[in-house]
Amino acid sequence: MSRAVLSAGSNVGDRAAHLRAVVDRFGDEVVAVSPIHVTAPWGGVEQDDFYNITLVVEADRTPRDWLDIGRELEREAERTREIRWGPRTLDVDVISVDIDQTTVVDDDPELTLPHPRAAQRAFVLIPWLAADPDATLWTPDGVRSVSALLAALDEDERDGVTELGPTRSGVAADSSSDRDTP
Ligand code: PH2
Ligand code: MG
Ligand code: MG
Repeated sequence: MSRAVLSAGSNVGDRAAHLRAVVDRFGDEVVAVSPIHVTAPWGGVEQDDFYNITLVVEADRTPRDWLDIGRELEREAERTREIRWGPRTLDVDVISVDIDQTTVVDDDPELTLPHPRAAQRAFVLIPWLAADPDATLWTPDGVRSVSALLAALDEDERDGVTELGPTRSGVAADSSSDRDTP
């Protein structure tokens, strides 16, 4: 059995709809999904804010299968080949994969696992922690809790990531939290 952590992001078109398509595609395989977070663009390209979610999914698949489904979803969102770290309708990245509870570590340039920049990205870590408060990430320095990795980031990085209000989020909206909303 394979358990993967996926990060999905969108900053072109109907951002929430693009993320919803990802959650819908995995259906019953979704173990946990974060609320949508609005995130300042990372990587130095001037562009609109992203919407990001992190999902934990589980099924009998290889790491490559998770990547292929992500690419299929990107194609369906009519993603075009963009500048590196630039705007996109949908990006689905494989952050980490465990097979039978063992983390896959692989330096394959097509699918490096765990994702080599995940530990630096508040837009991955904050939603991940929201989906799984006990999340850990393998790093070359050892296995670290996602909360410790987050604490080690610049405050500016963390401040660029805020949860979208539950009434507007559209994905994983918790209806109980809307109870007092007219
Ligand atoms: N994706 C990128 C580059 N920069 N910034 C944010 N906030 N969210 C993203 O998903 C993102 C990014 C390239 O994949
Ligand atoms: Mg990416
Ligand atoms: Mg990508």
